[in-house]
Amino acid sequence: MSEYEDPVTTVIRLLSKKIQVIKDDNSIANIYVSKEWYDRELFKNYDAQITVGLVQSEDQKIEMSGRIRRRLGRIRVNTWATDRPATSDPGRLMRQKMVEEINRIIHQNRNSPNVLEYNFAGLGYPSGDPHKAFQVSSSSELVPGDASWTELTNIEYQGIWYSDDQRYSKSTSVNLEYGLMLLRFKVESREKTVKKIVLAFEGYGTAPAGNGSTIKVWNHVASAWQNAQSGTGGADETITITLTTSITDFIDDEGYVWLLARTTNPSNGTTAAIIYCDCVSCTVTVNGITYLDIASFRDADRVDVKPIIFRTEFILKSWSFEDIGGVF
Ligand SMILES: [Ca+2]
Repeated sequence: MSEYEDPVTTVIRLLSKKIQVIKDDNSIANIYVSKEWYDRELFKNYDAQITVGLVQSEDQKIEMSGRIRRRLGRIRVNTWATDRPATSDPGRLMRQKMVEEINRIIHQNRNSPNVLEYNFAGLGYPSGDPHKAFQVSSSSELVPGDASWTELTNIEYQGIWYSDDQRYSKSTSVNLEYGLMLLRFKVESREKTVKKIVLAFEGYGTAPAGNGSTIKVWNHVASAWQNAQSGTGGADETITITLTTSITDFIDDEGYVWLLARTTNPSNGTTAAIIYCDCVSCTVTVNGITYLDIASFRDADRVDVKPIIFRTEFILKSWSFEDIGGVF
């Protein structure tokens, strides 16, 4: 039985990963999302703050025995903005943009607030931390810590940003060598709260003995590449690995999940073996709230301070189900 993730943590992660406020000067606003409460000092470095806190949690029996229960939550989300000298957007406008973003994010993730896709969109070298991508050509499946792995360059990263038919490829023409890629994802949830991971590789492989790519995930307890899945395509296809058991074996002590992708067949020394990657992702589902919606929101500005603080308070409603098992 996995650990339950508290709704406040789930909502903080959802908002901090998804919020994208574009300022009037076309730069992306720097917004700090945290637990309660507001911290005026943050405005030195951030355009705005969002705080999240629990108002109330209520436990309901769903059937007579009380075995299946629903936990209803009310969550308070506050946006805070103020007039800052060094920004294009006054506080009132920043608040308005954040309110629209929170409405969009909650509506779009209403039935999956506990699911988050990690990918490489917009990342590069060396800012690609914590997610990283590496390549090598080798006659064997190197372990994640092998010194031969070389991180992709800034330009190369752009090939795996999106599913857009712009691809990164690794080629080798050395006899018996494969083209390999190593993808590292940083899972931000506590590993014990994770109940499902889906790794998806979109791409293909070509080689003289046959097309196709093979992917595997690293089991850091067994120190082995496992759960192999293969395709036979010579054009884009999506290959997935789904993990639902022994998940902590696949999230290492630093919170990393490691995915290997390679050509299924090696080069013969004359014709190259080439692995192509269009896009790759790691989708993590945690054991937590499975429903989230907006109950209400209202403005609650603070005009007793200078400069004025523009604040909007949302009340969100959430629920999660729990099967406590046993016979009653
Ligand atoms: Ca791409």
